[in-house]
Amino acid sequence: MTTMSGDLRERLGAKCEMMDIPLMGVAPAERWDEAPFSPWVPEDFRPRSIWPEVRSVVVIGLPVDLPIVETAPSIYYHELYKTVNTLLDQSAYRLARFLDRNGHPSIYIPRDGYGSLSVLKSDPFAFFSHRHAAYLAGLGNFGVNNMLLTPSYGPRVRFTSIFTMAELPADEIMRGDLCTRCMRCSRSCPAGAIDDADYPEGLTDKDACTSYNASLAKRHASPCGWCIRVCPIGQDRERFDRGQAGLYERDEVRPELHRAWKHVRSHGSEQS
Ligand code: B12
Repeated sequence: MTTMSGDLRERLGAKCEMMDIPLMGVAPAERWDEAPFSPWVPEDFRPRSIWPEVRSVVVIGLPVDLPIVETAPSIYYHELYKTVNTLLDQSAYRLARFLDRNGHPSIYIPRDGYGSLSVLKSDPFAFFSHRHAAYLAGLGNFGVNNMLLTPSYGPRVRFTSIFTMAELPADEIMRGDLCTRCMRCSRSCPAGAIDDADYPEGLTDKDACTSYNASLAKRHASPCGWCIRVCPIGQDRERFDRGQAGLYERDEVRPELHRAWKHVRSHGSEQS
């Protein structure tokens, strides 16, 4: 019932494709016990501490579209964020049912796992970290902005995970560095929450980031999104024709885009 199943892995891939899930990777649960860098995910936050029966962790990723992220802070990105979050939770729940039905008990993990930004102010940790899971499942590696960067979407992708008793063939961890340390994320952060050091030495100032997002949430314009908008990594930037230097800093590079962003930002959320 829990033996290594290449056939099941293939069917899981086909199922993801059918559900329009472009990114999927698998990490064996024991991978969390060999810290790839330090400080690493504390023991209580690892899959086998949360569910001792887990053999493999399946991680899925859904993109947030760059032209929508560019309008942030706005109701548009706010709605996209909610839509992607709902889809992630529902897709993970459905994939757990698919694995169950094929004889492998499985459970989904919610894509975030916190009640409100005020809960995060006193305890900035969720019980399980999806970006570390995505890293171990070979989907990308960490950038200065503390996000997991992927070849297809840079940091413009949200993740969630499924714990399964199935022993699935694993993906290789992605070696090398996608982050070029251009420091656009740290320079553009309106909360000054990102320093120039690489992850995990340079951790986001969670309190500064959370407080800024809380002020945007009051206006129905959260989250902020600057650190993922400006990141040059990701094939989506080329696909959406957003390769121009100075695009976000200088209106004259693409005046029509600046005008569009201003228009979207000025409707549907309270103005600051
Ligand atoms: C809390 C949280 C936040 C907080 C804190 C941010 C942060 N950097 O952690 C706030 C609200 C500020 C936030 C903002 C954003 N977030 Co957020 N967030 C989360 C959440 C819910 C939990 C993260 C977590 O607790 N990880 C667990 C710990 C283990 O990880 P860690 O903090 O990196 O811990 C390290 C060190 O602290 C160290 N350590 C040393 N001592 C100790 C002690 C303890 C007790 C612990 C736990 C760790 C620790 O070890 C760890 C390993 O290096 C995740 C969803 C999830 N459940 O994974 C999303 C998540 C990380 N966020 C995400 C995103 C996209 C964002 C935003 C871009 C949203 C936006 N504004 O548009 C911003 C980006 C901010 C930034 N640049 O960091 C995505 C990341 C996707 C990606 N591509 O990587 C996630 C995975 C959500 C998702 N489902 O996709 N977020």
